[in-house]
Amino acid sequence: GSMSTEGFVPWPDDFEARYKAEGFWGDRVLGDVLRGDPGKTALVAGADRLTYAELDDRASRAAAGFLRLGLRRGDRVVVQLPNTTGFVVTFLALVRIGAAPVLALPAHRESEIRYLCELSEARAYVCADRDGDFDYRAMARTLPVEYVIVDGDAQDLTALSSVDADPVDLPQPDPSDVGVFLLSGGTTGLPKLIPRTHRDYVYNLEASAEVCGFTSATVYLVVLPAAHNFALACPGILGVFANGGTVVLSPSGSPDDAFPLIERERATVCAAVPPIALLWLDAVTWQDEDISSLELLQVGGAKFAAERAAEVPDALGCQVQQVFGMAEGLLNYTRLDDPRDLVEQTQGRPLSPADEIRVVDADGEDVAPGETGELLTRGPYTLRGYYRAPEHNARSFTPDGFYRTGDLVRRLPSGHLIVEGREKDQINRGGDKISAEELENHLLAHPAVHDAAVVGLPDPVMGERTCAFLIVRDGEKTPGLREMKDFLRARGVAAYKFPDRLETTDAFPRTPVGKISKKALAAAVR
Ligand code: J2J
Repeated sequence: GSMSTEGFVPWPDDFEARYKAEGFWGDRVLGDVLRGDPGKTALVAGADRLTYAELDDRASRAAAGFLRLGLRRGDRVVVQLPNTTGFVVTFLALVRIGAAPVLALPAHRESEIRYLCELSEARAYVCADRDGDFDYRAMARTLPVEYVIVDGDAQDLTALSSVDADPVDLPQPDPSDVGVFLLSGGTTGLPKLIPRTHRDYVYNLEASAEVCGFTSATVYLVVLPAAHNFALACPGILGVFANGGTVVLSPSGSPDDAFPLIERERATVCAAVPPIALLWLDAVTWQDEDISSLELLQVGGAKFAAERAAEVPDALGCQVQQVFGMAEGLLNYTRLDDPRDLVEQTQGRPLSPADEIRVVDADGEDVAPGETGELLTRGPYTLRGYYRAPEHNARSFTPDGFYRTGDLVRRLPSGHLIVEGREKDQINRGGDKISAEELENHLLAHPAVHDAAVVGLPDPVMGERTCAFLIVRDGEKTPGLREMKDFLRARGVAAYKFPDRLETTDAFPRTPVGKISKKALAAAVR
């Protein structure tokens, strides 16, 4: 039967009944997504090349291994793995036993990982051995978990390769169980966890695959972190598996990594953030690989300029699709048969006919059609609450369950949305999300810092760069950027959150109600 997770906010009964009756929610669970011909190549990663039969076997052996280790249905496991076979096998094995992966990014460090372990009360942490100079194992030894499992050189810790046993009957997760926890971009001091049920995430990936035309002929190149919602399930890795296609993992979006893989594997689809797409638009002029197999480039995570979107077909020889998505749920896609101007100038329209969209003003009233306002949404794959965050939920959702996205949009008569800006206190640095408050709190811990305010400054490639304004304590020396980055690194903060620029000031400009005016701050250095 269903196991309601404490701290999880379910959909109200009438919505559940409707989403089931109208066919949005079925009985399928995430462990059943491998639906390719047994002999077909499912996954290419580094030197690995696994058929559907082989990947299925690896996943069921790892599932049995996790059970033997002592993990059970309902447990949480923080997973922090790069784009490797280990990620795919670990993800499939955990969802098959009904233990929910908490998907951290490889870039996260001790500050983020410790918090995720604590918040989720994870029983296990699965990591790689190293990331360049950084040793995940050393960090792992200090985490509050029962099991540390390492993909690679495990030293005296448990090797992922040893999490392997003859397949056994698995406990069956209920479709209404939480299948996976995704990370929110964050707007507050601490990031939030997004519970995704098996049935809502299965709908997410299946409906996305249909809109994006995924078939068994799809060869999908993964250049974003596999743990990110976009690359995982929009339609992503799981959308490919559900349709019997082939997933090719690239270690990065750099043309040096990606273009040779496109050529060798004849990749047909890729999902990118704007900085990667811009890099590719340049790189085609000097790289000599044959990337003519590419049919579709999905671009999302941050706004992709219409002028650049227009260049994609000629430069890269493929269609472009804009994707405005969020780990919280709602996905907007331009459609493959949309007229050119909509594809170039909008960020797409909602995936599902059951997605409810409102565009509201500061008082929560619907704006006139075509006017800009905050996007609110509710639907069969959009969360009703962050995990274990009742106070935050009271602010992030309307009383009738709409999620307040914090995004400012304009809606066209066709339903397509244009992202015009943002209301939330977050920096979108080329698709990486940084909570201003979280970074400010880290900066405030520096002994020379009296006060701190973080803003995004416009940047032609990244969209935004992070600028930290500091008020330095009397008699203290102003910390330099290098020193501040070292300080943040020592605190275990992920490097993508480091400020790109530091400015000092004597006082922060204030709004009429006394809040720091980030607009005025940003304008001051333009
Ligand atoms: C402007 N802002 C965008 C876009 C996301 C697919 C694609 C992206 C994400 C993602 C995702 C944007 N133009 N095209 O999960 O499945 C900003 C908005 C949004 C926030 C969500 C997916 N696409 N954004 O980016 O959870 O501000 O998901 O609310 O990381 O990114 O961030 P995230």
